[in-house]
Amino acid sequence: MDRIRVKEPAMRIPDDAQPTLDAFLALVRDTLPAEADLRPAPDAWTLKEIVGHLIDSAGNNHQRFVRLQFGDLDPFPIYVAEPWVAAQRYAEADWTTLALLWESYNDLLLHVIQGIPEAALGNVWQHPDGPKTLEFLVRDYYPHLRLHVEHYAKRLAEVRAMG
Ligand code: NI
Repeated sequence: MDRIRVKEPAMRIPDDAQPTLDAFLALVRDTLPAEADLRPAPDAWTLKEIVGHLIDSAGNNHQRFVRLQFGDLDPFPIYVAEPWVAAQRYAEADWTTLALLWESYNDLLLHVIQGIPEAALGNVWQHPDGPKTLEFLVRDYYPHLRLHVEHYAKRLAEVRAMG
């Protein structure tokens, strides 16, 4: 007799996830490769570097979203945006590679989130600023991306104004 597998209750995708992903993807697809290289000020990220930072966000959160399903994390390293962007030389990376990686990585994260068992949502990462649950980290991922949608749109307008 076949065993009936009862699916464990899993996390739902946060409501702001798809609209935020769609908004960022629309901006990326509207960007010419030459625009992605322009730096409007010495301390300003290029569009490639913003996408690179968001790949770092996806990569670090991927680790948290998976590892926290197995239990609490203490210790687990943070990542600091500026040195990560510099160390990987995102300004010199291929635009299409970065854009496709950002998109695919976020598709994978949506898939991962939908498999997170509800029982794991309270597992905790002992972050230096205070404990963060897996549920908090998943819900916090898309608001961070939303900030960078605005950041990217502003930067795109700046580089277009450079002519
Ligand atoms: Ni950021």
